[in-house]
Amino acid sequence: MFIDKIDVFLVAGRGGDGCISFRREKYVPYGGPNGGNGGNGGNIYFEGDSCKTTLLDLSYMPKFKAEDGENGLSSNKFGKSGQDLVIKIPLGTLVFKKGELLADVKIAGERVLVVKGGRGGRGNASFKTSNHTAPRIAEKGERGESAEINLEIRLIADVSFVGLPNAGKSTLISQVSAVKPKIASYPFTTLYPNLGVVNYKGKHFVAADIPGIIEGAHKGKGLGFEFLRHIQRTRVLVHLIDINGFDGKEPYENYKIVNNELKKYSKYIVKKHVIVVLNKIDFSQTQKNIKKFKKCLKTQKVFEISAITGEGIDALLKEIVKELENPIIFNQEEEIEIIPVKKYTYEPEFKVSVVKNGVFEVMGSKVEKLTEMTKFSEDEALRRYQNILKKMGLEIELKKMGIKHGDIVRIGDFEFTFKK
Ligand SMILES: Nc1nc2c(ncn2[C@@H]2O[C@H](COP(=O)(O)OP(=O)(O)OP(=O)(O)O)[C@@H](O)[C@H]2O)c(=O)[nH]1
Ligand SMILES: [Mg+2]
Repeated sequence: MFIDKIDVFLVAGRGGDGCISFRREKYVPYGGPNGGNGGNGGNIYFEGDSCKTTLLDLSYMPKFKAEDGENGLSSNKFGKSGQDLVIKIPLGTLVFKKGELLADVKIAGERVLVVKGGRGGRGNASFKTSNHTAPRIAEKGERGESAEINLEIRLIADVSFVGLPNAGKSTLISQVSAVKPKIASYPFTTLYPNLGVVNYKGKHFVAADIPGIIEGAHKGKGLGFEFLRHIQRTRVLVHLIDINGFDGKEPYENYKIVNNELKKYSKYIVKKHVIVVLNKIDFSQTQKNIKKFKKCLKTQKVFEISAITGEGIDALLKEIVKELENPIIFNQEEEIEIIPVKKYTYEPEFKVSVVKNGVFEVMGSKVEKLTEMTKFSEDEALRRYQNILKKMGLEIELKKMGIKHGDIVRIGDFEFTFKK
């Protein structure tokens, strides 16, 4: 099965907790702090793999988690870092996070960091200063990042064979490459794209056989636009037309139907170089139809082939190779259309809002992270926490918003009672 679009949920490893401990040795009166730091949580990466062609295996495992870091120990022992997780994906996969393009993996071995593991909490040895020699402070490990990721394959083929169902696209790809897709005389034989490598006189290119497009595809008819996104990356389109007509319509009419659908899909697709090909010329009495078609389409060169007997294919391949040698590598406008511009927004250190009477919510990644990493069971850690919040100006802000003694302050998953 060919799966070309999936969602996965990724959770990076959590950092290990820092340790609170003091050196205790016989006859050594004031042993210093020696709690080690927690290890960092493992990251999750995607890596391009030329052997993979589908996202099928990932669809069975929609959730991935990297290893957590281990906790720090006494005697300044640092916790072990969690192992990174590397997920292999096919080349040509786009990685989206919240609708924004994060990466476009095109090269085998190319690695993209998607979610970062949490930092290990510092142990109390790290909090020692000249005037605070025995701190009882250690941080908890930071939570690993998590994200819902949408993966989408867009084949990186040089040429795509498009056309109505039954036009002979699969027959053609099976003639010119080693792929052997299903071929039959009924529409929608091909349900997913087939990729094949074509060797023409020592020159290689990748061709894709795209499932048939019918009138109304843009409204979801037939297989709809499901696979048209694969065309976006091809440099040349080969539009195959059955010279005998299809669905009771003449070849030229059919040609216009497909063209119209492509135009409706994207205004950039029609700007690609299209090679028009009439297929099945081995049928008897096709001359009349060929003449008629050429009369209607005066502006363009028309190729005539028989995908079954091989007639005319040589000239077609020659033309494809010639077009591919054109230096235009991609349509810049289209790349801009596909890749959304990243938006950078300024985020204040915190934001206070009143949830309801007497309940204040504080949001902001810095404050939330600090809250999560604090060990509230230690008085000293709690004091450090309060000091940092004070320095940030949170208390002033809360007072400005009218907080009273006994009101609730909510930060992330924690709730505190405000005391004057
Ligand atoms: N006589 C003749 N028949 C052909 C030729 N090319 C294809 N056919 C036949 O036309 C039918 C459809 O061919 P396919 O290659 O499956 O067509 P397709 O465009 O891939 O169709 P879909 O996958 O449904 O979109 C099959 O029965 C083929 O044998 C040709 O050049 N001459
Ligand atoms: Mg087919």
